[in-house]
Amino acid sequence: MSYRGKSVLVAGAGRSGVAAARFLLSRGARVTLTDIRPRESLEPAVGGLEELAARSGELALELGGHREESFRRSDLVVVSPGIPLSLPLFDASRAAGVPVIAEVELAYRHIEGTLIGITGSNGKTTTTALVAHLASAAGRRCRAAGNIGTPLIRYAEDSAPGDLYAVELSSFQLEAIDTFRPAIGAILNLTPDHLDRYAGFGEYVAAKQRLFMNQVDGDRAVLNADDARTAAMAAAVHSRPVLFSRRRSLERGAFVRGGRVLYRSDDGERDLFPVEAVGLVGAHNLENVLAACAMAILAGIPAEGLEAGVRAFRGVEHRIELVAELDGVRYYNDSKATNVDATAKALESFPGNILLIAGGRDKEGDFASLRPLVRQRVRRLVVIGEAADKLRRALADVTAVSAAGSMEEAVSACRREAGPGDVVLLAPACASFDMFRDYEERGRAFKEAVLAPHRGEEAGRRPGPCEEGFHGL
Ligand code: UMA
Repeated sequence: MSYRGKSVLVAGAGRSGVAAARFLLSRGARVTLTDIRPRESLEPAVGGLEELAARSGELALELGGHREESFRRSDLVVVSPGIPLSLPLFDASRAAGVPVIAEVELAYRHIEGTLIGITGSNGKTTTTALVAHLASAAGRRCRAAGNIGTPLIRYAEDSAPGDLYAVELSSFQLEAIDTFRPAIGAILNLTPDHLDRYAGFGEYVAAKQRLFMNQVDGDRAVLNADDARTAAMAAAVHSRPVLFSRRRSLERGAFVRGGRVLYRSDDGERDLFPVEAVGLVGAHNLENVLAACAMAILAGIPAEGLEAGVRAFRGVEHRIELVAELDGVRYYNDSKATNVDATAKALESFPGNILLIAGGRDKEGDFASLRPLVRQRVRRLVVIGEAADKLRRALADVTAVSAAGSMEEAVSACRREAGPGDVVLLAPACASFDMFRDYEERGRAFKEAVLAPHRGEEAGRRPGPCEEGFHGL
């Protein structure tokens, strides 16, 4: 496919857009990069594009706003996940017959190797990282990409047929795929999320289900048998369903029986490892491990090595990440819990004695659905951000609630009240954008607030996974 002389509009100059623009310039395209934000508030990487354009392709920047004409007059539009396709600008593209595709679609058209697409409402980052970890431990070149952080298009210039790509996909990315077809695709679970962007839950589920729309007979659809919505999809896919379950034995797939993880295929049943090999807390993480093992086996990773790989896996930063144990109190950073269901899963991971920090920008979350868990397990709730009042109204009669104006204040409030055996948990149930750049900055602010008073006095402290070189994935 040649882009030489073609005019391509890249909408959004964040990580995804900058990487797409870089690839297109290197292929000789005439790229227009547009963003509603002005130049000075954009990624410094935009500067690198200007240098690249001096050698190859042509670059025009339309910043501080979008021009409808550019959406109408380009040969192709590549859209960043954060830009809703419902914007009238895209109607102009469609009316003019200009294809609008996601950055992952662009990448798919150029990447060699086997694609494993992973989506779901929760757990997709951990599962993606684990698939890459298991495959790499078995000596396969496997890259984790997509929503997890590294745009897939970054690998387009350096891929080979033997590669594996574990690609985390958000509903936003899936909305704008066209031919994208993962050889192995997984939907881990489905609960309401991003309802600020979708007309309803059905629309969100439909976006997720697009993962399977191009799959054919020889492909595999990995689905959660314990989640009614994903289990029902098994009958609708054109590929071969492979299920996973922590509750019951399956004819084909990964499941738990008698405290052991097993995998059953047409070749028979295989005992993989004991459940206690899984170091991550929470039942949902066991599901993530089952899904990842099923995908690894389907991708040709030998089953013998899976136990060692699972044992060595310490988890992902900002997902129920153990930050430290200080004076008998364990501090967990689950900043990635950006919706109500993720917060529920975090609360379910601990039997009780939780001091919970929650709040941020509300995504139309149903906070009242947390009432039974909060009553049972949360000793104090510290609310932050724009959603503070709504959270207080939903939960004040089931636990003690106080408000904090910053992350430091919230952590101090918890520290004052926590005693040995307690858990201080950041699991906001909200987006971060009211107080932070993104959930990662929010998680770092939490960790900083936890660790700052103890700098230099390391006694009694256990390191979290992020401090053990996990970033290397
Ligand atoms: N923008 C416009 N016009 C608009 C709206 C936004 O120009 O109308 C611009 C913004 O000013 C900004 C750019 O678009 O400069 C941002 O694009 P983006 O939000 O798509 O962010 P990227 O930096 O490109 O990151 C995206 C994903 N972001 C989102 O889906 C919101 C990252 O997922 C992903 O890691 C990255 O691509 C690489 O693939 C993050 C995320 O929060 C982690 N994902 C959501 C989630 O997990 O819940 C879906």
